[in-house]
Amino acid sequence: MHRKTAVTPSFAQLVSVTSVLATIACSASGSQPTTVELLARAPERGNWFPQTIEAKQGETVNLVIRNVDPVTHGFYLPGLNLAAGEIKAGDVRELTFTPHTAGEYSFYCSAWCSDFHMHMRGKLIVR
Ligand SMILES: [Cu+2]
Repeated sequence: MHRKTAVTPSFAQLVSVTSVLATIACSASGSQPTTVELLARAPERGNWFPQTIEAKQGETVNLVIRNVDPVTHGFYLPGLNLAAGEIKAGDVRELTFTPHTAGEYSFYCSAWCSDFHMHMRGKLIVR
């Protein structure tokens, strides 16, 4: 006779195997992305906030861009070839990227949002 209980792993054993595998997968792919929040506002309503964001070389960033303004904005960072396209009022866009070269990169609003649109710019510093 087979002793079924001896060969069937319990739920608790399955959970613990799964969590060990998840931990291995996580450490193999490096650390979790760092979330950076960026608010999009026309210059007369406060401009990008924060206007300077930071990242570390080789570390993945999840950039969350929230348009908290009543008008459409856009996000464009040519130095790293990052673009979020148009972001309508109240919308959120996420860009995930890993910068490999230290330096300062300007980013811009890519949608004509106000008379001061040309001043809607910020900086990413990669250390
Ligand atoms: Cu804008």
